[in-house]
Amino acid sequence: MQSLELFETPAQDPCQRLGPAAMVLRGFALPYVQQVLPAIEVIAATSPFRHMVTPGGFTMSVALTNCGALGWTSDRRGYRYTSVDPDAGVPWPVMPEAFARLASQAAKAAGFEHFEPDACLVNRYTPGARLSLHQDKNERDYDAPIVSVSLGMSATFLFGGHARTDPAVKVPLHHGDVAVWGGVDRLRYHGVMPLKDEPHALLGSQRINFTFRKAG
Ligand code: MD3
Ligand code: FE
Repeated sequence: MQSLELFETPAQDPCQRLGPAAMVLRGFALPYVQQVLPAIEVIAATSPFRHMVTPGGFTMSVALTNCGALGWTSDRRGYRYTSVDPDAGVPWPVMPEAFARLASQAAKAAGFEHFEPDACLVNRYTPGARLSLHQDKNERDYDAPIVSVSLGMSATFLFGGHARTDPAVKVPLHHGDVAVWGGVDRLRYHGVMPLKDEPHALLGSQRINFTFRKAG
């Protein structure tokens, strides 16, 4: 007698399409976690997580740092990519091998061959932290995709349209999920709902998200 499960759809589709060129690869980063977590510690030892100020004068609830040749920063003068960490006064930490491998493998799995990011923005969320709807448009090359990796506590991602007022779809992102988006979806508005405090077994009351970009 065959098991009924064979005829049921899986609880989690391993690849969830969000748009013509946007998808979530469920659990894709899980095999990399053991290498990636200590690498984040190494990065934060040189370039600590910090709460940046937006050009409008608001302090971001998400703390961030970077690795790679270029790092994203914000202050009262605007958003931009720099090669030097303005707080530490030294170049951003080198992108770890395991990061680069994860990024290019995920991009490939989503249909983007030869993704070579030069920037990796690392976000750290604690309970209540959120990211309001925005577009990622400080990068020079909109043809390259963006790859994002979620670790730790789950979050509700908001996937909007090309105008800020377009309705947004809510997408849960869990530990190990990787999102890849490019092409016609590259400039869609997106954000993250305030993080709920549901501690994660490995990371406790935090969520780490890192996004790989071709910025220069
Ligand atoms: C955008 N980070 O750092 S990435 C950012 O979870 C940022 O920390 C968020 O937005 C975070 O700029 C979200 C996930 C994501 C997934 C699919 C997208 C962003 C997307 C599809 C289109 C545009
Ligand atoms: Fe973004």
